[in-house]
Order: sequence, then structure tokens, then C-alpha cells
Amino acid sequence: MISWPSPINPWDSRWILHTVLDLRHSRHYTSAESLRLNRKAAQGLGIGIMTSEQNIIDRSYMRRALELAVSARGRTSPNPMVGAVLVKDGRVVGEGFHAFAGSDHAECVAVRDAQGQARGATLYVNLEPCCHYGKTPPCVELIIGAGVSRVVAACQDPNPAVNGKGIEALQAAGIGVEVGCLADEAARLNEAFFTHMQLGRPFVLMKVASSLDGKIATRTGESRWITGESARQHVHRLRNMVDGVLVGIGTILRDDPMLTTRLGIEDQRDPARIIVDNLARLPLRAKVINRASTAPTYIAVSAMAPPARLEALEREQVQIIRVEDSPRRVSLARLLQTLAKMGLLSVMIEGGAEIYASALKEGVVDKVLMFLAPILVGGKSSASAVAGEGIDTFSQAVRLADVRIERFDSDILVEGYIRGQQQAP
Ligand code: AOF
Ligand code: ZN
Repeated sequence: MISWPSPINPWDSRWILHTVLDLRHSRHYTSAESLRLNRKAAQGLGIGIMTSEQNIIDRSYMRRALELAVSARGRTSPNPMVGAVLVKDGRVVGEGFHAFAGSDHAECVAVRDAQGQARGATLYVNLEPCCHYGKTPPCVELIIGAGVSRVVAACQDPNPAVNGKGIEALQAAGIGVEVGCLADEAARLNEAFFTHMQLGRPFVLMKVASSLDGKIATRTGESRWITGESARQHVHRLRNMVDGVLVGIGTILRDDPMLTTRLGIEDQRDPARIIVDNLARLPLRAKVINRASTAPTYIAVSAMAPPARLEALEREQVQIIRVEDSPRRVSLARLLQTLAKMGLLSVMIEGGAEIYASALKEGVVDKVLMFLAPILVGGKSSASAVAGEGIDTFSQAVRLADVRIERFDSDILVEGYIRGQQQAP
């Protein structure tokens, strides 16, 4: 399934760095060995070596930094995933990653791991080191103090508190800084963090399960289960990674889903459950109200929601999000801005057809994940995946880019990105 070179897909829980080199034990490789392995792998793939030897070495260690970063996937919000590797005389002397918001930054963990050997070393890090006082002190001061002589960063930090100022501070201290090594992979890895910083809303995944003829329910409204066990397991992996799942009240009233993560592993965690529920119709016994869960349940309501209903729901620990400027309908764009302010970097929309249509119409979907089951449902009145007004010509269709296909037993996942301005479905 894995091709090379291919973009990193941080939503693939079986994600491994698409590298021909296994750097998991890179501590034991000298740079000459690592270069030889890189060459051999490149030859095996028939790829000509265009880059300089230093470049190849830099990319290898940056891959390791990315690999470390992703080990905390789904646990760092609202912070990015960051990994750091310190290399001296061709050997890794320190490594680290940012484990969760509020914990030490990757660079700090790597410097500590190096136990005094960071002096004269090169630091590889997938994001520009920070220069501000946040929950932790600035990494640049630590890097300068530790005597690091060169910093290779994959990309600049979009956080306005940093954004180039970290690089400048390192350069001012006489440290050689290079930015751009594996930049695309690094940006893809932290696409949720970048979206959050740049657009002020979470990265939005639209996950759909449909029949081959595009139906998400039968004519009686039955919708479970369209896909098989293996595809559904993948959805639980996705829930384990995203900060929130969002559905319309129609889906709750019809299916009464739990929207929790059920992977049967120790460190799984539930995403926040967000229900778009203009009139606060959520039943008090709905399964999404789950006090045993590690995550809260929110309902996003309009100004029309009856106060008595809201009070009753609050007594059940449901948290109310009143979406401003939403007298009747809840504006998804507005709701997402609020969720971003609450620290959610990523949200997965799980239905139904009206919510999908609104999200596309409002231009807030970044990525579509369409699970297709090999069944035909038919029926003019059975719901198809995306409702809304529809379009006149195919030129108006929402088109996916960077399309990738994966199989889950007999189901197929088609996933791709939506870029730029979208048209109304
Ligand atoms: C991280 N981990 O390894 C790096 C980050 O509140 P703070 O102190 O944790 O600062 C968070 C910001 O620091 C974050 O938005 C990003 O701009 C920068 N770099 N953050 O969480 C790291 N290197
Ligand atoms: Zn930092």
C-alpha cells in the first residue's frame, strides 16, 4: 500500500514514516552507515541521488524527528507534534518529543537526554524552536545555553509568537540555521496545528460510510452497519486521534450512537462529542451523554433553543455552546471558531447528509474520508451521502486532491483533500 515518496498521512493510524530507512535504531548508525543505507535503498528503488551527502544525512535524521513527533499523535492539542534529534560526530546523542500540552518541548527533552553532549551537536527538529514564554520557557535559550552549533528545522512555526523569531534568535547567537528539510512532510504532519493557527478553526475531516451507489441509509432510515468490522475499527482509530467528533441531531435521534473510541487498548481516549442541535432536542437518555467517558458532550444551539431544555440537559452534564449569530440555524463556521478557541485542533464530522452539505457549503471541510461498502441500496427516497441543493454542472463539483485509496476487507476507503474555495453541493 505504501509508495515512496509519498506524503505523510497523520490520520492513518498504521502510519509509518514513508522512509526506505528504518531509523528506529539510528542511535547505532554512524552517518557513514546511514548514508550507505540511504544509497542502497535509493538504488533499490531506482531513485537517482540528486542531493548532496549532507542533505541525505539531514533528511534521515529529520525523518527520525518526524517519527518521534508522531508518537504523541492525538495527545498534544492545542500544541503541535514535535520531535527532536541531537547528532554529534555522526551519532545520535539525544532524542525527544513533545508528549502533551504543558509538558517539556521536544528540544528540551532531547537536550536533557543528551546529558551534556549537546555542545557542538546538530539539532534536527520538525518545527522552528520557540522563543516565547508559554507554558514552558523558550527553547532557543536552552539550545543556545547547551552549545548546539547547528539547527536544522523542517518548517517555520505559524504561531505568531514565534514565526521566524526563533530562527532569528538562534542566528543572532551565531548558530547556523537551515529551514526546509522535509518541509512538506512536516507541514502535513501538523496540518491540524497549521489550520488552527492560520484559519482560526480546527482541521475538519468529513467521514462518510456509504454503499457503492452513495446511500448512507435504507428507505426506512436504517444505517447500521453499512461497512464491515475492519473499516469501523479504523474509524475508532481516527476517533482516538481527533479532538472532536461532530454530528447533527438527526443522526442522534435516528441511530443513538455513543461516539466514543472503542479500540480495546489501554491509552485510548475519547474525542469531545459535539452535536449540532439548534433547538436542544437531544434526549436526556441519549447514549452520547456518557458520564463515564473521558471526554465531554457539547450541544451547539441557536438562540431559539428553549431555556428549560437547556437547563435539563445541563443537569445531565451536557455543556451548551451558544453559537453567536445563529438565530435559527447553527453556523458551522462560527461553531468551529468557538471550538478552536476551546483548543480543539481537529474535528471529524460523522453525519448526517444535511451536516455534510452545510459543512461543504460553508467551505470548512479540509479532508474527505469516504468508506464505500460493496453493496447497492437503491431507492429514490433513501438518503444519499450529501444533501443540499446539488449542482448544475460537473465543473461545480467538489473535487478532491491527493487522493488515496485503501482497503479494509471488502470495503474501500477513498480519501482526499479539499483545497481552496468550495462550491455549494
Ligand atoms: C510544543 N512542543 O516541542 C514545540 C512547540 O505553551 P507552550 O510553552 O507549550 O508553547 C506552545 C507553543 O510552542 C506552540 O504553539 C508552538 O508554537 C511552540 N513550539 N510547541 O508544544 C514543542 N517546539
Ligand atoms: Zn519550545
